[in-house]
Amino acid sequence: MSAIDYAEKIPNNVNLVGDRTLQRALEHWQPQFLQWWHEMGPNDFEGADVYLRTAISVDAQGWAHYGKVRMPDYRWGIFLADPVAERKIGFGDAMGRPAWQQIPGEYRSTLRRLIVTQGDTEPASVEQQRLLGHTCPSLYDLRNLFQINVEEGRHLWAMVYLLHAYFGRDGREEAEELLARHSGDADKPRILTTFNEPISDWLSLYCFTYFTDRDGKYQLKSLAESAFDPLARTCRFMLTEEAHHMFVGETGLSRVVKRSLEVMKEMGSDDPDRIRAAGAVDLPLLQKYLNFWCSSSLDLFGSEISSNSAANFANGLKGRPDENQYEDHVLREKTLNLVTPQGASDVPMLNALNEVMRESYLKDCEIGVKRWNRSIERAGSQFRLSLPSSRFRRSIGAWAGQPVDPQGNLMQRELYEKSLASWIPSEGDRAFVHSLMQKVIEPGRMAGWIAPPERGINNLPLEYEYVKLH
Ligand code: BYC
Repeated sequence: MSAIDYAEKIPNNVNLVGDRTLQRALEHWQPQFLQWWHEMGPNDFEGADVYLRTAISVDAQGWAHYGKVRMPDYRWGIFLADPVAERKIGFGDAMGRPAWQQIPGEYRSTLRRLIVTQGDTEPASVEQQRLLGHTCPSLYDLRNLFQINVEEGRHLWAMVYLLHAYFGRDGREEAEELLARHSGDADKPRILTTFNEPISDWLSLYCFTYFTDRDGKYQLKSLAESAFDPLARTCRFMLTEEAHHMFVGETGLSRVVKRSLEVMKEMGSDDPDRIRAAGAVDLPLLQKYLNFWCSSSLDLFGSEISSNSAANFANGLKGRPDENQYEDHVLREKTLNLVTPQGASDVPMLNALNEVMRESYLKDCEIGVKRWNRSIERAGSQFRLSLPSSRFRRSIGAWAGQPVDPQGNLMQRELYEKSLASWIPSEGDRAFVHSLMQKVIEPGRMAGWIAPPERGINNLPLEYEYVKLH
């Protein structure tokens, strides 16, 4: 186990004191990060004491400390999972050779692009969520939002460390750019589409943490296989924190479903207008939010047929999540039958890896949907939630811009345009959801549109004051 030195300005387990140049470069970036946090993070809550977990080691038995902290004082640090002795490359053409501790020159720019793209999503999500604190449904939820925000900040640190440590001046410039692009900015937007979508209500936050953070899980798992060992180790530890973010999404949506079912029972009706009038989210409305955020997140896997994905795999830069579950780790002989609007064709497997990942991601997304449907069925309702087809509302790849319904059928464009408002949230739907978003900050109390969670954080009661506002 590598301990983290909290006496240092930047807590770390990478022996920063042993590299004065790197330490100075990161200490130069640190105030820029804090300034960005102050301007673009949840800045109206800087004086609040928040019950947060902070990583204190990479030991699976007890890696985090819990306690009340003001967010600007959070100890954002650099933690890499412990090295695996004599680790070998686990896939691609160089399979079996020693993993790299330094970057081979020929892969420098591609790896930098992958690390920058990963890094860009972290501050983007904090920016997207910066105003949500004002409409929190409870102190418990407010704390979870801030927990996610500080950890996304730490994930930015993780990528900035790699840029500074392994990419010299280019890396330092990229680290500055990570703070200069902003979510939704007309001139300097974030790199990936979903990270420019506004998240202005908590239903969107739960969908984002359910669907988009789950893309994070898949991408981090595939980078955790990388031949570039420091990247692999960094991502392995990030996944530990990522699990909580998806927990917030899954339990958040479960609580919304639970409350809707309670209101349906109280009213003896599933009429959406009556459910809305009673201050809850009707299930067809929730379905529209699922359609929106799931389809947006599906774009994050890139094109179905991609020469980037082929090269990244063959060269050992990016594997498949849990690479050891597969038998063939080279994939030079395999093909995959892919259906695009042009018809079905056999594509070299290496070029179809984005689609392979997207398919396993969708299976993972199904798990929560099945659980929600079981509780809907138990409540005696005929309604069922579902995920949209991976062809629906795509902006990237073979199905981009195609008029496809949520079941995956191509249709007439005019009818598609007309029907879209019945598949994804309309302006009226969003206005209604916004009307539900009223701040609830008495300890233990919940907004009327969401059921309480089953338990508090870290064995504390639900009534605990998770955020002390000043
Ligand atoms: N939006 O061959 P293609 C997370 C670009 S989430 C805009 O189709 P490729 C988190 C692509 O960059 C995980 N552009 O796909 C979650 C490329 O441009 P360049 C984030 C897109 O390259 C919640 C061009 O189209 N991590 O951690 O095989 C909260 C052709 O690319 C999009 C990563 O994504 C899009 N949706 O794969 C906080 C991992 N899709 O490079 C955090 C790092 C594609 O030719 N990134 N493009 O200029 C990657 O592995 C790959 O870049 C992608 C795309 C999977 C994104």
